Amino acid sequence: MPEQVESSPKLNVSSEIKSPTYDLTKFCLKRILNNNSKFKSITLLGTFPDLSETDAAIVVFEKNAYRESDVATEVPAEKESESEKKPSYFSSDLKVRTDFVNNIYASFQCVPTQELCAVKSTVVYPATEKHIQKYSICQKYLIIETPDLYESITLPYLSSSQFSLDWVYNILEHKQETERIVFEDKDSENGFILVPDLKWDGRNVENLYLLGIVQKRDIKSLRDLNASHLPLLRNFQQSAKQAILKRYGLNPNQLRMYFHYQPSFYHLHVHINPIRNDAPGIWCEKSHMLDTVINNLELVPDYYQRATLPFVSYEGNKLLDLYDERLGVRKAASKDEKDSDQAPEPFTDDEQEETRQCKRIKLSAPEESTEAELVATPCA
Ligand code: G7M
Repeated sequence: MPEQVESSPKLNVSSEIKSPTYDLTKFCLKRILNNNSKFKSITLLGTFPDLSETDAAIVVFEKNAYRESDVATEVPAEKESESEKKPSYFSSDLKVRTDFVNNIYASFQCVPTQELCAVKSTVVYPATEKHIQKYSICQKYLIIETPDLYESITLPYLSSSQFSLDWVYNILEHKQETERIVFEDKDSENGFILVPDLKWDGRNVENLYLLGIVQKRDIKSLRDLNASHLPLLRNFQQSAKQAILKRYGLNPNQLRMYFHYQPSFYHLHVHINPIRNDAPGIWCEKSHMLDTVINNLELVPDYYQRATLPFVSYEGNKLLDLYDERLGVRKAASKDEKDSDQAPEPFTDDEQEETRQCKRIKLSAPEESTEAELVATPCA
């Protein structure tokens, strides 16, 4: 029977780093990498000049999703005791500015109480050039990866260049995020740790986002999975569902559990969020449902060594260059891009947010984003 714990508050966490080396208020903006109106997030590139003029910092601000309890109006504020008073939009603290009133229609700008105005912020510091590319995603291409292409292009690339897995090992070794552990199965073959994903604000079960990180360290991604991993995957599926039901009261049949291919981090992990929430990265070109993966392995033990797996690569990623050299991935786009290089196109009403975003970046970004640029550009 594997050893399992629900959470580990009593573990020795004295060496865990609790505060960052930087002061977020001292961030100095160099460039906007991304401004996503759908996700209400903005991604910034800059530095913390009091620490270093050259080390790049990425700061992401993202408006929090609404908590249903924050719009509750059942308990009139004056009847609530001070101790159990919860912030609510509908309180005397709400500042309301009228945009317009027309017949039965009206539009307002509302500023709720301070507690409801928090903005989630994610920081990567010091960020590498690869992080900067990842966070400034623009043009994307679909690559159809056969097993041969995986062996000859993707795998050698991964072996020479990938994001550090230190943060993953810190979680597995209880060095960081210890108090955030939702569930742990310590079995070295079939165990895993469940933690809130970096992207989750941790407040709102509506947009719960957990990450299940397997204990085994030799499974890079979906590609490495075979039938011998079925006990691990089945254990994950069952135990994670139970733990989430117990901790968050979420019906297991309302959860989406999936892998990314390609992932950003090559240590097997499962993404978990509620199906009613459109989490980032759930698109069909990137996600592989855990249920489907299990079923594929039950039907064909070496399915993922034999399958052709499409994945999305983005401009600025070296892997795209390698595939482009072999397959001419960019070719079909090159003529259109040449045309569009001549004059910036205006935005049109019906184009996708992503297309607009690419145009904005083209219009505002310098040609190359290098650390040299960060050194050369004075802080405004
Ligand atoms: O695309 P990929 O499957 O590799 O996704 C990795 C996930 O790990 C993303 O959803 C990230 O938000 C999440 N993540 C990345 N980092 C660096 C951390 C971290 O330090 N802690 C936690 N809890 N999640 C992370």
